[in-house]
Amino acid sequence: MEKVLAMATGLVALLLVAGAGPAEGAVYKVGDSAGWTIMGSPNYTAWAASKTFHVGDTIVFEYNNSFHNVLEVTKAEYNACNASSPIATYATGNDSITIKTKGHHYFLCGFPGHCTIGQKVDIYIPKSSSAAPSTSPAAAPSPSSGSSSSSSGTGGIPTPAAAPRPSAGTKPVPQAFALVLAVFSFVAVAGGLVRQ
Ligand SMILES: [Cu+2]
Repeated sequence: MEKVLAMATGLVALLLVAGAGPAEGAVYKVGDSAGWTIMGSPNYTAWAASKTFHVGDTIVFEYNNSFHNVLEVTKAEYNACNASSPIATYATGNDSITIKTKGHHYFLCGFPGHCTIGQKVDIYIPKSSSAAPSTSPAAAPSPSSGSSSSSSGTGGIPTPAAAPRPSAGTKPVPQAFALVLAVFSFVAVAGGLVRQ
């Protein structure tokens, strides 16, 4: 039982850190299931327009890095599909970029011809967007790897994965609270198993 308690204590600490850190943003995969490509000519302008981005959100570019890359560029370079002097270059094939400021964030593929046929995306966060709309359809919190899987299958309280996005700053509190509850139910179950 001591072992279980120690483990649970560690879990609580871990979950508190995960849940009570800076407000986590949503994660958006650019192009959704299509990813970052020219196959099928995804409309990245329409994709971006269908989302409501907020500071702290993460956009993920998934692509075959033999054929594509991700360059962050200026507005002028974006409009001209100029890949010669990017602000930043990403080329792993699975790049997560957290948007830290409001305004426009311009990305394009630097492979010849790709940008001109539409492989470019403008991630725009309006200057006035301080409070997230509570009805945002894209309010799925980040997966926060590992923190929610620990309570699954133990009969614990389900983690609020689908909770609507409250205004910034209030989100981590109920989430951390629910996670702690889940951990305590985990302890109860685990403790019962050990005693048997
Ligand atoms: Cu490309």
